[in-house]
Amino acid sequence: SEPILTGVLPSFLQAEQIGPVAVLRLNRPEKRNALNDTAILGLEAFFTALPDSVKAVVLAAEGDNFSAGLDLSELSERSTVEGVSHSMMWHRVFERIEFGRVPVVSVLKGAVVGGGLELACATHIRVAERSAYFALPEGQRGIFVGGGGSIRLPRLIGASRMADMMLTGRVHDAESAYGMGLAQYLVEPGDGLAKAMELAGKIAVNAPITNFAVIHALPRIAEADPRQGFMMEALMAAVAQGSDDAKDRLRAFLEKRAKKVTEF
Ligand code: 1HE
Repeated sequence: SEPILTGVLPSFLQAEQIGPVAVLRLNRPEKRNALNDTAILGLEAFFTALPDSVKAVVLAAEGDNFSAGLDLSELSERSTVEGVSHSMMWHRVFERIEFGRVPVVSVLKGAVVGGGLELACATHIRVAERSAYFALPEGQRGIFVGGGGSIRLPRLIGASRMADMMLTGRVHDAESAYGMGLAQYLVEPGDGLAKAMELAGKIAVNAPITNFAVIHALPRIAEADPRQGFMMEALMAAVAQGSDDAKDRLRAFLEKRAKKVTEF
């Protein structure tokens, strides 16, 4: 493993590369990884400067918590106009994660709260350790989500569950979050990083066209009018099938050189 992008990242963030996988860590545990502007812009810098040799990213956190959300000490004196542009900055950065070049696996533990939950929702796969708890304290703080939460959370858990979290301050534990589809994996405390590395390793050896299709085409198709969606799917399928990668992989299967589904 080697540190990467040290020149571009603020001290809040640390990155290393292990083979084709980059591990990015939020590193301000004493503030529960609360996200200030420096952190958000650091995430943007990371995903913008990601070396070509990186094929998947693991987003993890130092300490016992993923993130306590927006750094509330920066919120105080913002005007309405500044508030809009601040939220739009978060949108821009989180879209860079969700619609970036490579899939992102997040490791969730302790507080996954407010903007921290919104950040997790911008990643493609969420691995929750049993210590993780999920909440949207914006409701109680007199504010609203601003990091794309009202777009991404209803897709994952439905608008009614999100409304409950915001209106009543309900905290979901990891098991509950897993049960409602917020996290795709549930693991024991301390096992999240290893699980995420295992998953990222599998993702990294997929055909690049497949990872591209899953990140960029799938969410658009899923939300399209089915008449357009079926067409986009057919076109995407044809593009993928025509790639040398697909031809090599199909040949390998037919020649009994490829793994079976049960062996992946
Ligand atoms: C913070 C923050 C923060 C902790 N901004 N400093 N997010 C929230 O409303 C969550 C606020 N935080 C909490 O409710 C708790 O800190 C936790 C339940 C997450 C964790 O509790 P705990 O007992 O582990 O830690 P702690 O003792 O509360 O916090 C340790 C330190 O981190 C303490 O500072 P210290 O100087 O007294 O040591 C806390 O003040 C600090 N800290 N969370 C600033 N969030 C794009 S819009 C998104 C909108 C939102 O995200 S709103 C939700 C904000």
